[in-house]
Amino acid sequence: MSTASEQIILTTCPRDCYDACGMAVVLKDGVISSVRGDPEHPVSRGKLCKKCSIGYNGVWRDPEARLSNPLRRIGRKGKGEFEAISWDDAIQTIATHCQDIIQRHGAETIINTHYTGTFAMIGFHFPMRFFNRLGATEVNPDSICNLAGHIALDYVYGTSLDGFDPRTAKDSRCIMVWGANPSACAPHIDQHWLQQASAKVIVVDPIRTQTAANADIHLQLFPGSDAALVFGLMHVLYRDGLMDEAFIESYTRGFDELLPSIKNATPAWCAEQTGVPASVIEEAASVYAQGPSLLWLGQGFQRQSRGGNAMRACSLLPAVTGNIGKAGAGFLYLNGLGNRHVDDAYLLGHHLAKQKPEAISHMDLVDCLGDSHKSQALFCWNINNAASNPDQARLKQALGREDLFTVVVDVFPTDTTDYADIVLPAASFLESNDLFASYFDHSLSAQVKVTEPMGDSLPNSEIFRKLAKAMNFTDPELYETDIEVIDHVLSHSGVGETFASLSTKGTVPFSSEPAIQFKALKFPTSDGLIHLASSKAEADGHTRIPEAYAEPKPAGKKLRLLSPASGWLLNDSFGNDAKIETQLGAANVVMHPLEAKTRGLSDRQTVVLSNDTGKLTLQLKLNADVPMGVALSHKGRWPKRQADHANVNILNPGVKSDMGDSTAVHSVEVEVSSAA
Ligand SMILES: Nc1nc2c(c(=O)[nH]1)N[C@H]1C(S)=C(S)[C@@H](COP(=O)(O)OP(=O)(O)OC[C@H]3O[C@@H](n4cnc5c(=O)[nH]c(N)nc54)[C@H](O)[C@@H]3O)O[C@H]1N2
Ligand SMILES: Nc1nc2c(c(=O)[nH]1)N[C@H]1C(S)=C(S)[C@@H](COP(=O)(O)OP(=O)(O)OC[C@H]3O[C@@H](n4cnc5c(=O)[nH]c(N)nc54)[C@H](O)[C@@H]3O)O[C@H]1N2
Ligand code: SF4
Ligand SMILES: [Mo]
Repeated sequence: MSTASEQIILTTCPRDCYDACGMAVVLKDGVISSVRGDPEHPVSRGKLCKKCSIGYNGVWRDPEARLSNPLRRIGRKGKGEFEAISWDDAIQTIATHCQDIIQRHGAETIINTHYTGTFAMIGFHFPMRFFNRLGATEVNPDSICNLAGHIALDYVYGTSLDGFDPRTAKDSRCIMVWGANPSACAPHIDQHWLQQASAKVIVVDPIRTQTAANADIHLQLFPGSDAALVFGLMHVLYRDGLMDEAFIESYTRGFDELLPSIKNATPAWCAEQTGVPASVIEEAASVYAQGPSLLWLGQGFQRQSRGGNAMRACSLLPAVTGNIGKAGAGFLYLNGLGNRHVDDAYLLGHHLAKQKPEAISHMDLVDCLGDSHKSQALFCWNINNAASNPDQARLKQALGREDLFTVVVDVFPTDTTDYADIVLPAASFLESNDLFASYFDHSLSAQVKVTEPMGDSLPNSEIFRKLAKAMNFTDPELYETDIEVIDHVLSHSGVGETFASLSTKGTVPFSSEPAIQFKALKFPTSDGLIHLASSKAEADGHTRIPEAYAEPKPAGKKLRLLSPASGWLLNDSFGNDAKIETQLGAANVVMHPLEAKTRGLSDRQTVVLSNDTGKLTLQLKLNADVPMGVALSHKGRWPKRQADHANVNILNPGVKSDMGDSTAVHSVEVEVSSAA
């Protein structure tokens, strides 16, 4: 496989992506010549996705595009004007500010925002040991993404992190993909798993995505009407005797409470609520009921005002049809570390927190940063808030506060680093050892250091070890080395690999045979049953049972703005790669041709999207894959690379969903008009 001067190293893509691709990095004379897919890897099969094959051979390895030195601000906040400084100077400056703030205002005024810039185990978790010890206020990371869904599934099943093993699809007769778009978000799984499955595929999405177009049945519902659709499906299942009464009797609680709503949700009512024709509702119900059926619960549909209710409702389908605990059946939101026997409390160092201030939501970050009593310092790492958070204009204003001491750790000079007092350069995944646990497959992978960190950059873990030292913290957990953490995780996982052996394989399955989800039919709820009705939810102020709810349609000429993932970007990563930008073309909004016609708008013209929160200029594209009443504009553009210095989040007021104060970004409404 390798010649004398050529060497191939296997590693893993650590992006927040279902695929967790195995990669082969080709080194010539010790220097990276290309980053490709590992031909032996079951998911990537020799090819990276289009964004990574360009980006990992583009900006990620371009010294001009990367951050390579610690920086100190010399210009106004937001200008991105810095001077290079040494690590010692940067770390000491940060420690001095933190010590001073802790003494004068309390550690809780240090705000810690982070997410999945790298989702590798150490790069994602380890810095939290420092913040736990520090006593900083955490901005709940999942509140920008998927928290409502997690809470909802906890009510019903007692966990949201124990999903099906995709290998069990060989025994499935139906795969239902609900509010996920693998054609963009999981391109290899879409191509190699979903499209090759012998099962019938049902897709539930307001947009006719490529995944929906390839499916056997597409339920093209109006956004936010998922719970009503579920009750319509359950009506047909109940009416036609397709529910699994024995399963309901033995393993669930609260069915009687659901029954009146199920009886009311006739196909005609459901069609009216959701926009899905009654005949298609009937067909989908009978295909799903035949089973065994898998249900992929995406993250898209829970980013609605009542996304938690929608997730709770959807999760009833496997329970009422007995599609649990047997081969080819089950549901998946995300597979957590637990089913690889990895203890995230160990990785995060929860016990280091002497006092843990209550976390806040990303939806409340703007207000927190606008108030100097609540926020004296801000850390951003693994996250580009100025691109991905709501209320972008107000956020930038708050980030501009002179007295908010701001530290940003990133691989690239982003819109967020532009607001930093101190910028710390992070090494990329090619430059450090780590582990990765896919959130789709039941597998474990090695992230292998292929080359030295670029310039003076350092992996997240090393940066926070340095900070701990400068703060004079003595807890040994803060100084555990990467390889010690890796060895700890691998030895506890029982996977039978050392880092050296895993590195030669890249990825290993966690078990030789497909795992059966909830095989023992004991659920981690208070009584071991599935809670169709939940007193816990009720105690938290929600309804006891999920409601057959559909979001009202926007009034007047307003459209519902969906801003899901683009196949060319990974959140806001890759938005700074010029080749990818060329492929993407100008930032655009897609509308149904008839919606454009009623507004006198035409294809390719410049339009303005506006609402009470902001406005944004975009190019209009017409396409009937987007239903009436909806506008589609993908997330992830870098604001500073756009003419308006903004992206779609300038329009997002940061409305919260019904659970966990989590994002309802897909419930934004806008007007669209000609720019002229
Ligand atoms: N309008 C709209 N907005 C959205 C969404 C939407 O659907 N619509 N989706 C939301 C969702 S689901 C999410 S998850 C968020 C994601 O939003 P972000 O977390 O902001 O996005 P990412 O691109 O995943 O990563 C953030 C940063 O991490 C950096 N990074 C990469 N590797 C490393 C590393 O090793 N160390 C450090 N320190 N940094 C690194 C990247 O360069 C990048 O700048 O956006 C949310 N925003
Ligand atoms: N290429 C690429 N891959 C990614 C990402 C990326 O940005 N780019 N982001 C990563 C991250 S952080 C995440 S969280 C995942 C997200 O991956 P997904 O779970 O797929 O989430 P989204 O892309 O937000 O939305 C998926 C679909 O939900 C649909 N949707 C919106 N509203 C509704 C609704 O009310 N009901 C229903 N049924 N569907 C609705 C959208 O039309 C969209 O097609 O993907 C990850 N993978
Ligand atoms: S972003 Fe996803 S699809 Fe692309 S290479 Fe990484 S894991 Fe694979
Ligand atoms: Mo996400």
